[in-house]
Amino acid sequence: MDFRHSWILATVVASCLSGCWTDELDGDSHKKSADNDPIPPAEVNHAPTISGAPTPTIVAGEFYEFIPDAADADGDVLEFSIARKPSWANFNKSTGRLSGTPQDGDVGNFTNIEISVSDGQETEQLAAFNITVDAIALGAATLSWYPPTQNIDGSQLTNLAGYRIYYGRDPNVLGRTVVIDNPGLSSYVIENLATGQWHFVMTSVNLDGVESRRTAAVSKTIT
Ligand SMILES: [Ca+2]
Repeated sequence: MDFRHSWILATVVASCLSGCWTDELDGDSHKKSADNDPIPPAEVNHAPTISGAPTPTIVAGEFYEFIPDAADADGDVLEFSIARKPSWANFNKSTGRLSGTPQDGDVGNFTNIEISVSDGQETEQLAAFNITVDAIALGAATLSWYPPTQNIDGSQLTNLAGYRIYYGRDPNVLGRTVVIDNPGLSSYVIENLATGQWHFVMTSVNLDGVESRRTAAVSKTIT
């Protein structure tokens, strides 16, 4: 009968589970060694940790950097991720480094930025933070000059066309240029200068496009 057959099978299985087969097949020695095998340690993973205090405010044009402190008690390889990364910043998934230089067009608030770290099993998140990009504290410099009346050889200057102003933060690299096509002007205001020292030189340009030697540099510190 089916019922009785099932009962016999169950009995056999029960005796196997009791360990009798081990004795019958391998003898006492094997059983002893099996009893002495250390129990494998449970795979307990420790979640990674992450901390740090990102700078909340930066001025446009300045370099920004934040690297979270992260660790894992198991020595697991960590991978970082970010949500709502500012468009002007780069993010390194291996180190969690957030860095970049916001430009004038990036002035504003970048909110609810979340950096997380994962050890492959668990993820921990740094408290969401904001970065405010402030506009540069802008200054201006007014340059005044006497229009030249003579060429370098002493002859009368009759074909003055205008001026050029070269300026920059580094006196050796005056990378910005103002072209003034009006020979009648005798002053010019340069705006949007960030804080720090600026250096300026001028040239005159005649109608043939010939440019004079540069003037000696003048400088101004914007505070
Ligand atoms: Ca871990």
